[in-house]
Amino acid sequence: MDLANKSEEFLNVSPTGKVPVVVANGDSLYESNVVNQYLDEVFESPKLLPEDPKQRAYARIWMASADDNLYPAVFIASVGRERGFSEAQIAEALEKLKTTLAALEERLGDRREYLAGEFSLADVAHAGNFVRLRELAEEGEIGLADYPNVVAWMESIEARESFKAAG
Ligand SMILES: N[C@@H](CCC(=O)N[C@@H](CS)C(=O)NCC(=O)O)C(=O)O
Repeated sequence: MDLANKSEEFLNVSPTGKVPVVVANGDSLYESNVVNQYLDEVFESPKLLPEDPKQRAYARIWMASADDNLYPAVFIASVGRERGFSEAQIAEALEKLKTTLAALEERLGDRREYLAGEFSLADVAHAGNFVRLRELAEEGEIGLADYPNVVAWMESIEARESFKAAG
């Protein structure tokens, strides 16, 4: 999908003009966390939301955090300049990114391997940002060494076949 050159076919099915969008029997579904929950509900396995209601609530809390915190911070820190964001906004995004990584670091402490029980949509919601996050670290914009739990969690997700297949 060339997002700089959106086809009419794509614009006809994506009401926001954004990806992802899934067309299910003619109806467009969008917002990645919503699409992921829909897919989790219609497919038998693997189930990617915890059974336990409280763990499920935590999975959703972290899915919301990926939308509200990690995604915008990584996006503006990575491509903010070419998308017309000011230097102040980019600096603010980098600060937000550090706060977000610190919150993830704390959550993943105490030998917690994933954000909410087993591997879940909470982890999936974050993983789409990993490539850009790695690039920001390589460019010296952030120091991932300050967040060892986050790095271990990223490595474990990056090693999954599903992550590699999406790359
Ligand atoms: N909150 C939305 C964000 C979707 C989004 O911003 N997608 C970006 C790519 S990561 C996009 O399609 N951008 C194209 C554009 O804004 O023109 C979601 O999670 O689905």
